[in-house]
Amino acid sequence: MTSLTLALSKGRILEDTLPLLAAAGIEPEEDPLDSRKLVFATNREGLRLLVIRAADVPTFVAYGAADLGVAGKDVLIEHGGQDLYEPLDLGIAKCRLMVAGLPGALEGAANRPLRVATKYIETARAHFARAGRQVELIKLYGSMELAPIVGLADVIVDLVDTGNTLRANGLEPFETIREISSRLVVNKAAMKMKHDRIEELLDVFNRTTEAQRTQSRAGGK
Ligand code: PRT
Ligand code: MG
Repeated sequence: MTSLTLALSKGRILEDTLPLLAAAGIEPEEDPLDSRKLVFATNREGLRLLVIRAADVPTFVAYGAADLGVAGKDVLIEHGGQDLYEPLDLGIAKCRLMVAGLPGALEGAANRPLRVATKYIETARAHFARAGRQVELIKLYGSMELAPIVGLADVIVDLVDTGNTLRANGLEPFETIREISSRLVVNKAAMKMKHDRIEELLDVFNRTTEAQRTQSRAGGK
């Protein structure tokens, strides 16, 4: 039987992915939320899971170290998405990629390049280029919200869910760059070589996410 490797993003995406796997009838040998293992066998013959940093998932799948992966659209855009098919929006780990800052920050920088602190350098560059706005990009790896407060940047480009983090730091959302959710991605060569097994798995995920969408439309969450 053809073996398949599915790479999962650890952290908050994993918390949303595990119920989806369970609903699809896929059970890891141990609970990944409660284990230090990086590779998990499952109850499905030949299917194993990798649990890796969210930002590394596109790399593992692009190189074929995993046949499929679950990754945030934010991470996929920043990666560039070459060598990957993106057949399915899983509708999990939803949020918005936004520009935010202290009140009046955009007006304050009207006559000079806007200083933008972000983890999403390529996405931010493309966004402000489209808008015709000159920017100076400052790469950060976390706690973007701090940058405007200490004068490191005029604005940040970061993910926003409830808005609580922005509010807690006195920041305002200015504009949405795009809606984000997690996607199933597939290695292009694997899609050819392991077509039947991958189609079968895609089918299972398709039905599961469709059932959950129907459920949430019917009132639940
Ligand atoms: O921690 P590590 O560096 O290993 O990786 P990571 O920080 O990328 O992992 P993790 O677990 O934070 O997961 C990140 C992925 O989850 C992102 O790539 C998104 O696809 C998805 N996601 C969904 C989010 C959020 N929602 C989210 N709200 N990632 C981060 N946030 C953060 C945001 O950066 C901000 O600090 O939550 C804060 C805002 O939330 P609210 O509710 O206060 O608005
Ligand atoms: Mg994190």
